[in-house]
Amino acid sequence: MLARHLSRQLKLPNYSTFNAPEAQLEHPAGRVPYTEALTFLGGPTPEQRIPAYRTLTDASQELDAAQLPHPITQALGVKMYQAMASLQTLDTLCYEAQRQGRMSFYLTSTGEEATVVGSAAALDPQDMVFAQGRQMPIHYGSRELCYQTISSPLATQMPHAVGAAYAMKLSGASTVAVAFFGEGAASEGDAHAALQFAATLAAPVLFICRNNGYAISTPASEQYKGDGIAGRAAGYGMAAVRVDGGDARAVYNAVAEARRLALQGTRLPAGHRYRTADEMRAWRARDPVSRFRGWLQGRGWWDEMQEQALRVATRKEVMDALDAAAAVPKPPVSCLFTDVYKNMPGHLKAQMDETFELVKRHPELVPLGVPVA
Ligand SMILES: Cc1ncc(C[n+]2csc(CCOP(=O)(O)OP(=O)(O)O)c2C)c(N)n1
Repeated sequence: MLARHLSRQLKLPNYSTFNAPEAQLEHPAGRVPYTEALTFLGGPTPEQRIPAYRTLTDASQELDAAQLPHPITQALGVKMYQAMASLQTLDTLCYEAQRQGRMSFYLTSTGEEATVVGSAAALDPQDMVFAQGRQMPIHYGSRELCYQTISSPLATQMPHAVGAAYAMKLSGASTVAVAFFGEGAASEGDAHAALQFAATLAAPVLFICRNNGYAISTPASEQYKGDGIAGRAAGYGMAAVRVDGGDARAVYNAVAEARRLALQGTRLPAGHRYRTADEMRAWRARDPVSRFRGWLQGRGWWDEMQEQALRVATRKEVMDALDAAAAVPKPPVSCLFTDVYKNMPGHLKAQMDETFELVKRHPELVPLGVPVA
């Protein structure tokens, strides 16, 4: 009686058929077969890894068997290349500006040009982007581009993206939210909460992990076990694809397809694995920008003259922007204290006076062009 009651409650199979070879367990996760083998699956070093999808060889040759559900037109290909080459120029000049002391901090996207441009190209202008930064002042934001201002604490952008996606779903919008993150950020609790909420709420959100093998000085080998970040998707009940992040055509196709499926009700985290820690030098030789340019040139969509003109124009654009930024008067040191309270509390006043004393004794601490008060 109790057994029959329990089996009805737990939806267990009828006990009389319990030992039949075809018997299956009605598990909360779905119907699963029984086994007499005591086998532990998975582990820190999986035997099989998710392969990396690519469409071009490193030498820019098209791979004939590559599945391309979203072909790239000449106009789009040229636009993508211009963005990738401009990003390279921006990186070079800003990196130099930082080394000359003209900027407080800068980090390049070297090697990630295809990942960021290829994925952005696959989005709708109304899709909401939640990107990851590393440190001010390179925490961009743009209302016009639906690009949320980057928040400094790692991985907080991931649950934000899920919330935005869920709101889109409830309002019946046909847009998606996109969370970009690094494999280091994927270790934060927020990352797991976001993946879990996204899966259970069926929110139209894409998780795009840029796995560049390092979180500052922590190598990926110390960051996680198992098959990377894309390998986690199965546990959350999400579909995932691993992409060669140096192949802009592959990234574009993967993100466009993920977006289509997400709007159909499937959630896809896209794991971009494109470099291991040991492949640093080899990766530098695999410049995604020249790889994509080689493909464009092979099709007759781009030539040397266009290349020269683009490089000169973007260089001028970045230099002009740097000069314009340098000409803006710097805020004084005192505004560290004056822009918080209307009436400054005593302890803050004491800190301000102490700071003034300090910079009087050590004027070299104040960056060039910054007034004290
Ligand atoms: C919660 C939190 N912890 C630490 C930091 C400092 N921090 C800034 S960037 C970074 C590394 C991020 O690595 P990853 O997510 O792999 O992205 P990558 O910078 O390699 O693109 C760290 C630890 C932070 N911003 N927020």
